[in-house]
Amino acid sequence: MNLDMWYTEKQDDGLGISLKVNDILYSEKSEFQQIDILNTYFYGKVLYLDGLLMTTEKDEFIYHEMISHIPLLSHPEPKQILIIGGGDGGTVREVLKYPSVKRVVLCEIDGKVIEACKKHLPSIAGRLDDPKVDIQVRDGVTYIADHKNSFDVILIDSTDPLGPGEGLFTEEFYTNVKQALKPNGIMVAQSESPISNQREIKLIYGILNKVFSNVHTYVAPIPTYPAGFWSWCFCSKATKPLEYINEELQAKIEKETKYYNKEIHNSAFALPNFVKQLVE
Ligand code: SPD
Repeated sequence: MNLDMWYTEKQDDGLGISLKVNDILYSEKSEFQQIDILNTYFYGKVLYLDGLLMTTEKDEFIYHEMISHIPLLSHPEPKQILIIGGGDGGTVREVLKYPSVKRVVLCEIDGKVIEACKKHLPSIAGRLDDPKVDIQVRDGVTYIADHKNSFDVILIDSTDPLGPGEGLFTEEFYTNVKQALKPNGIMVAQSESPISNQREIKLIYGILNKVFSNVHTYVAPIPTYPAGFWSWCFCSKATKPLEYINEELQAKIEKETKYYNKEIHNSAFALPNFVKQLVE
């Protein structure tokens, strides 16, 4: 008898991704959501929130490098960084590669996500105890409203626009994000799959285009996210992508990355026609 255990994340009415599960390492319902960390046959340890896949040991580097290095290398001296969401710690790990970074505020609503990832996903969460990291276990929506003109780079490393992440997809939230940026600051938000989250993309870009004068989409493949194709939005009051890149630092950073490099940075903003139509 075959007792294989599989988990299927239903990513859309007719789309799912199934992973063969070796063990359940952690499974708990927090005040905010169901948190599961599974040891899977192909992708290693995987974090699910409310049944939706957030990160896997095997392909997390693509997402975390792309959300971090594109904006940080587009800023002349990123010192103060805010990450909203991102309790798994992967984005913190990437941001700490920058010598100019003095402080990284990680504003994560669910302290149990942080604790579970520290225990079970050390290759992702391993830098969360760095002295430069200021962990704020609170709602990003209220945190951002209290911090004007404070950050060089803000990264919205959110879950999908459901459950605890919902408040991170509103005009009020992004208006506060804009006000929390310094004049030459840059915000990058994860903006879902151009193939299977078209309704969400239209919602996100509708809001961002109202709030920011510069709104630019970039894309990369993420094998474990819906439809395997992902997008981020680069927004600012002044900076446009590719106008400035710290090339000296880029040469050092790309020695430590597995996905990101100079060519990827330049080409990530080249959009297929159907994505251009979605975000315009
Ligand atoms: N559908 C998956 C969307 C997940 C985006 N955030 C992932 C967090 C990884 N740090």
